[in-house]
Amino acid sequence: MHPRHIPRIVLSFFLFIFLFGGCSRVDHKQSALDPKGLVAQSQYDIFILSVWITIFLFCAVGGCLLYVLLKYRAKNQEEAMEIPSQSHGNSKIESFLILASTVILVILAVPTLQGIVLMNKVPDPDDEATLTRLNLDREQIEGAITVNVTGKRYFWVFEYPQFGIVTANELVFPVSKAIRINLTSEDVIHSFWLPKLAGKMDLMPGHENFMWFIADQEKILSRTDRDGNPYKTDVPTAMPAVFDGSMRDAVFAKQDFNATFEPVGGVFYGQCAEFCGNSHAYMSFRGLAQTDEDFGLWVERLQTAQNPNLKPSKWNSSSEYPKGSIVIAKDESLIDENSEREYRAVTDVKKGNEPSFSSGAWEKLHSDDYEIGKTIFESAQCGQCHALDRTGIGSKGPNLTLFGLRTSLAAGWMRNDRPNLIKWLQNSQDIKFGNLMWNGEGVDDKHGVRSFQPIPIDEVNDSPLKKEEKRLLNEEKKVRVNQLVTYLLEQS
Ligand code: HEC
Ligand SMILES: [Cu+2]
Repeated sequence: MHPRHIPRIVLSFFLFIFLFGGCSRVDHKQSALDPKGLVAQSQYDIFILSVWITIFLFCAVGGCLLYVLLKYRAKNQEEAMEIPSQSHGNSKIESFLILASTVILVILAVPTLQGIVLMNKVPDPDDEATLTRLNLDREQIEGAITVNVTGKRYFWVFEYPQFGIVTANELVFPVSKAIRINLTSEDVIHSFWLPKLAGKMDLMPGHENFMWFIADQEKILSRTDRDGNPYKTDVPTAMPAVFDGSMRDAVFAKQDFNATFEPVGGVFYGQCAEFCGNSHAYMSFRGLAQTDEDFGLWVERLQTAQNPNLKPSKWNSSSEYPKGSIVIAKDESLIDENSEREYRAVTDVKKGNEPSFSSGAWEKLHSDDYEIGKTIFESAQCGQCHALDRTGIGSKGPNLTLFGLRTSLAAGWMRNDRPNLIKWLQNSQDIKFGNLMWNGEGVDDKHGVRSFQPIPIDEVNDSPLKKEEKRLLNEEKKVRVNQLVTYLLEQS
């Protein structure tokens, strides 16, 4: 290397840092460099330690190299022809290097092993020394929540065995508690990665893996603005409630999906990190941090919705119904003479007072579109793969109970609003190539799941009459898909 080149090399180095430094924000969606929990923090600290060690080694080795290059450079033609004197190493330097490498490895090994121990087991609540060292309260451990995570192509099942509820793709958790995660898969190997809270762990068929995490409430409550100045937020902004839809509203207000990233309080982005098939890149999920109270209310809502004993039963002419009772009974005006809907008693209702709107004793619980959407859900065979109760752990598709509370659709891939849901139901293959709703076992063009796809009208040979027929059919499909979406979003 000629000294004349040095300024140019130094300049390119700074230009590189300048250009690529602008590309990344440390606090981006799926950044392991922005830890928001104890386990992630421990992994981050080890990473940073190894980065510093590596930088030190780079400078030490590179510095020696530069020094030697400059000092022993041939100054003229004559020197360049000379053969340097030959020697056989230097045992002092070699011993020193071996010793130094060993010390460096030990410096790395100690925290790494400690980190592995930490990650593999939730600390014992009786082990006060460890709790103090980790700055944890006993309650945070004793009240730990267990979530059984099952990976499926290409979505996630989250079961909460302590509460008897099942959901999918959005892991709602209390911010103040340790979360135990049991991981398994029903098909191929996936990997659970929630970078701001904990590292990756594989999900394997026929084998259960374990990890845990705990969020750091202080970190969730404090933010930095665009200029890097820290500020505190209040709890409703930092962690909008999921159970009443505030979280969904907050996410929709802040983010154009896939556009620039704006952090929304309490939302953590997760991703499958093990190639599992053609839609692997779209197999993401969310972790939604909640206050204890909001988490409790969410659990309660899901428990109510998934409790088979709380499902309304058919109206019975020999029963009395107190005010507020909900029953299922006929409503011919809906579709045909066999249609049924849910009614709510406006007052105390005596025996034999059959639900209808003329008597004034009963009212609609849901809109007509909702009720029709519900029947479409059945007739289009959605229930073949989707459960609306807690039995759905083994079902082929994501559990859809209270789907209207979820912020995302298609395993975190799109935001869960009406236009996207319509697109999804019309042609999910277009949105998420290879997904197993469109391509699932037993699904062909005759299956209900493909019945909302608009028919192309502009084919050359079609007569005007036929085109009109197709147009009307498309209109009808549009109405049906809208009703179905109303049902999916408004379930309560
Ligand atoms: C053959 C099984 C199957 C049938 C039938 C089926 N689905 Fe699905 N559905 C799936 C699978 C699998 C997924 C997950 C796709 C993915 O994200 O990779 C899914 C995803 C969804 C989602 C997104 C859920 C989420 O959490 O992201 C909705 C909404 C949905 N389906 C609605 C329906 C409706 C409505 C019907 C009836 C018209 C239906 N599905 C019929 C298998 C099915
Ligand atoms: Cu994957």
